[in-house]
Amino acid sequence: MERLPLERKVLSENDRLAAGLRARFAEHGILCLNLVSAPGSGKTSLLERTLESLAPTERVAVLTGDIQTENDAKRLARYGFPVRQITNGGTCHLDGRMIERGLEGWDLAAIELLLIENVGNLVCPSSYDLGEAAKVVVMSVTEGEDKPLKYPSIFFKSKLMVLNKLDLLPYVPFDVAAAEHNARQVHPEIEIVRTSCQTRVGLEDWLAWLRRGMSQRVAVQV
Ligand SMILES: Nc1nc2c(ncn2[C@@H]2O[C@H](COP(=O)(O)OP(=O)(O)OP(=O)(O)O)[C@@H](O)[C@H]2O)c(=O)[nH]1
Ligand SMILES: [Mg+2]
Repeated sequence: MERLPLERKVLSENDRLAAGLRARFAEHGILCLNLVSAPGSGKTSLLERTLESLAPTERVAVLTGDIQTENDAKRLARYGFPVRQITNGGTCHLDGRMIERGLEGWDLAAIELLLIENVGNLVCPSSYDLGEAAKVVVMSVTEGEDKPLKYPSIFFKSKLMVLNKLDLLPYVPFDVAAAEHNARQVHPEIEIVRTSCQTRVGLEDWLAWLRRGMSQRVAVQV
């Protein structure tokens, strides 16, 4: 019974920080996306494929969160864009404070697209607003069609589901139509793209979705 008020306080403090971040992103016309998935579904791989397809002049930056290691930042830094690892030492999600610290020293006026890779977890990240314009949930075909039904919150809160590792379909029993049906049962308006970061199938659909998001963002003068 004691836990609930404390949890509410933590979440409302995070909402306050997220509102501040959202205002800063709006002021600078930054599209911020928060990528969430179970561990290993392919968030970093999707970001690698994304960064490699962008011109060096694109104003994109990445914050990548993990409990331990700089592995993902090292993978992503190869493409020449600003990348920072957030290692949070044991928390199952990123929160607004971690994003604030991660952005320290960066000139937001020089960023148009901020990609945040959350800690691999389908549960906790759904409760923490990071000031993003949209959450993107990545699910891979090795995880089972039922995941949207078992972890509904993140599918409900995500604007887009990326169904990844399509190249593995010949080797795993996975019903794409059932998975998409389950996602739409939880969130009828969820948009879906199917990708393989291995074969690059579907990456154009993901990049087109990104470009649409970029064209819709509006800088707010304050
Ligand atoms: N076959 C196949 N493997 C993939 C695909 N995408 C990612 N992988 C592999 O899946 C493993 C995990 O990929 P990551 O991109 O590290 O996944 P992640 O979601 O960033 O993982 P965490 O950050 O640890 O949560 C790696 O071995 C990737 O090479 C894909 O489309 N097809
Ligand atoms: Mg990763």
